[in-house]
Amino acid sequence: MIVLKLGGSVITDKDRPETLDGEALERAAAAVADAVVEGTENLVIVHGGGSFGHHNASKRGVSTTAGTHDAAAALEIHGAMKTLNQFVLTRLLERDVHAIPVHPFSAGHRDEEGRLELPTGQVETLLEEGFVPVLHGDMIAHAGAGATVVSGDELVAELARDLEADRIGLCSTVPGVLDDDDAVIERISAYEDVEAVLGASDATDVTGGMAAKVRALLDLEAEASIFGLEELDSFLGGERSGTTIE
Ligand code: IP8
Repeated sequence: MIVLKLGGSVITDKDRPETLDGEALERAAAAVADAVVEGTENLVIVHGGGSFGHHNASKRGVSTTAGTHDAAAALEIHGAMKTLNQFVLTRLLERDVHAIPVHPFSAGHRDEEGRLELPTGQVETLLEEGFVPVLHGDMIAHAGAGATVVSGDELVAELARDLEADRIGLCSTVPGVLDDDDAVIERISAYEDVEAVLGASDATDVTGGMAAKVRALLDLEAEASIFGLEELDSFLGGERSGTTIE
C-alpha cells in the first residue's frame, strides 16, 4: 500500500488565498489515475492545506499547538479544507479514480500532550472495497486546547504506521530536499545530516515546512520519498524519486 501526500503548495497557489493551481492538480490527478488504472497498488491520498488551510489558520492564529475554542474559526478553516478536498475529489472522479473523502475533524483527536489519535478502520475498509480514500490536513479536537490544526504530514505518518504502508510519497514543489547548492540530497538517514540546510518555509505555513516533514518521516518504518510533481508518475510506477528518507 502506498500513502501519497499531495503537498498543498503543489495543488494551490500558496501566495494567493483560496486559489487552486488547477493545472498542477490536473497533472497530479492524471498520474494517480494512470497508477490506479494500471492497478499498481492500493493508494491512500492525503493532501495539504496550501492557500486554503494555511491562510485561514494563520488569520485565526491557530496552529498544531495553538488551539481555538471559537467554533466559527474552526469551521472556517475546516470549511476551506473541505472546499479544497472537493476540488481534489472531483478531478480524481473525472478520471475514474474511485475517490472517497475522509475528514479527519470528524474522525480523530489529540490528547493533552498533543498526540494524534486517528482511527483507521474506515480507511482500511474503503481500501478493501476498492476505493481511494482521500484525507486532508484539517482541524482536530485537542484535549485542553479546543481544536488545533492537524497537518497532512501527521496524517501520513499515522496512516503509514497503522496500515503498515509499503511506501510513502510526498509530492512537493521542490524536486527533493535540497542542499546548500540546491542539489537534491539523494538519501537522508539522520536529521543531523540535514539540519543545517533545512530553513523555514517562505510561504505562510503553520505546520513547520520541510524540517518537520523530514523529522516525521525518519520515525517511520516504510521508505519515504520527497519529490516534485514531474516525478509523481515514476514514484507511482515504483521507481526511486527525489530524496529517499529511511
Ligand atoms: O498543509 C495543514 O495541512 P498541511 C492544514 O499538510 C491546515 O500542513 C488546516 C492548515
